[in-house]
Amino acid sequence: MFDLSLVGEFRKALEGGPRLVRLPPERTAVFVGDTHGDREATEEVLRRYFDDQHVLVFLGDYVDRGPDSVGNLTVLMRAKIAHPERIFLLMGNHEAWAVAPFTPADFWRSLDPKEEKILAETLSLLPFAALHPAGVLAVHGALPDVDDVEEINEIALGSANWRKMTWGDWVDGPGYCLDPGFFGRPAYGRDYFFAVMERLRLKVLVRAHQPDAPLFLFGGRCLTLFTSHAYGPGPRRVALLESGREIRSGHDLIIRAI
Ligand SMILES: [Mn+2]
Repeated sequence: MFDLSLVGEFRKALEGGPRLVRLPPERTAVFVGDTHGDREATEEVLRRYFDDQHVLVFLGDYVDRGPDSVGNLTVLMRAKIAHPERIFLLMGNHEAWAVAPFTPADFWRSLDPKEEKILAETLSLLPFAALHPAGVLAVHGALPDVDDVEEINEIALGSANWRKMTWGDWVDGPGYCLDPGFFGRPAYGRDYFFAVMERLRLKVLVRAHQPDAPLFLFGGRCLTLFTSHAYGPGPRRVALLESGREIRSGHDLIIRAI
């Protein structure tokens, strides 16, 4: 099903890269939520923004659920190989099959054992987070409990902080760790959010993972994007962080439906 030589080239583009990507302030950053097998969504994002004025940050969950996981991942891998500085693919929980299998997993279950192994190992190399100097951090799920953003580079795959970042949900209420949350997924409240944001001196968290979450949480400081029709015909949203713009909350980013 997969072109394994393409997967090999993609692996080379990821090898040696940091877990925390630092985004260039001179380009407009475009954040893209879960695409989940919606190849058309990814192609539309690339058609609009894949150029040297923008840097694309996909927030994870490229496979399972939607109709074309193979096609979606193939388009993303080709883009990364062609222009690695224009596109960053963060790790979602659906890319962590090598360390934390889950169910249902229609895409992963469809692979033969060799493909499954190669792809799972390759996707284990994806970065966990991206930082923009305007004070914006992007992850798939929730915040890691660290003292400095640089510590994200030391977070081990499969560790507690890794699980917060890839599996964590936010709950619009008081509290710190609300584990276990919805369906046993880790969940975190407002007090945890503001404690970590303050400690890391961040203005905005941009994330995906939770299609039923409101677009803005926590006074607009937490922005949740979903960019797939896998769960229904709702808007496929992306968020633009314009170069040079002062950011105080998620309302200072531009939300577009594609
Ligand atoms: Mn997810």
